[in-house]
Amino acid sequence: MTELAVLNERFGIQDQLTFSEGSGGLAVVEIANSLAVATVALQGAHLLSWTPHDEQPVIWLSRDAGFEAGQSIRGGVPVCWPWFGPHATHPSYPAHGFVRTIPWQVSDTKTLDDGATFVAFRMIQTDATDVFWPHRSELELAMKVGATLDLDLITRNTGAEAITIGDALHTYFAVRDIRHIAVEGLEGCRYIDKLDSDKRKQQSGPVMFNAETDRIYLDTATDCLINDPGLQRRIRIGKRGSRSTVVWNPWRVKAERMADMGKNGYLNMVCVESTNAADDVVTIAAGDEHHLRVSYQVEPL
Ligand code: TA6
Repeated sequence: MTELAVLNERFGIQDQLTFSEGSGGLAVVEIANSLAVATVALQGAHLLSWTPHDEQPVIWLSRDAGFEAGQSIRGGVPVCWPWFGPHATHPSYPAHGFVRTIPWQVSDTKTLDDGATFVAFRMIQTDATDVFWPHRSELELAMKVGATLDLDLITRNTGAEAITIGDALHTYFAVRDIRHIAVEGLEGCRYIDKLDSDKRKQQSGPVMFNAETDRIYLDTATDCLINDPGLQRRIRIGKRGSRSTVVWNPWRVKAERMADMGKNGYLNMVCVESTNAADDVVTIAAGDEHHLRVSYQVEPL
């Protein structure tokens, strides 16, 4: 019996959740319920799409995204763990950690009372990953796919020593035109400007976009709102267990240098990432666990 057949037998939900072979031969979970549709690649437990019924797609995925085993996928919700950005001391280590490009296991699926679909994934540590992360820990990502999208990234410290992690749900949101949106919720926050020698600055007013933007907003637990007049909607980004929010758009020149952004793809996306990064990395005591939770919801503008 094939791996997909075993997954469908063990975790499939008739007419709601199936496993199939996606682009590049990557195994994907396809979810369709009375509230929304979504697709998740098992590699990295990487959510690729989420569209509530009667809405435009909320999550952006590059039309030139590569789907190669072991390669990151441009768009969706990449999981960054156990560090965010470049590794602090080993520049040769993969950016944003190692879990977004390795296979994860499915650990649970069920239909919820409100008609949403629950699916959980567990990262599998191996000798190869122990090179990057020689600690005993577990990582799980639980998803609730419905009219809202709820994600819970859970780190369990199963070792005898405290561990310190950076983590992120590096979410790409779909917008009509980056030049005409505003991100609210970060007014007055201090941020690290990754494009200006990591200088620390303070946000004045909503975040608007007219050039490459790459900022780590610090010590902020507030919801963010993406105001998108072009799609006549707002996307509410609620979070818990995250002290940093990263806002990123590569803009034209950098996007053209990236093989997988797609022609002018940068115009239709904005990353608003719920993270624990820089000053806000998280120390987890032995035997303890940490949850990074987000809840995405579309509201009319
Ligand atoms: O979250 C912003 C960022 O750190 C940017 O600096 C840019 O590198 C982006 O992530 C994408 O990173 P990736 O490794 O997915 O190409």
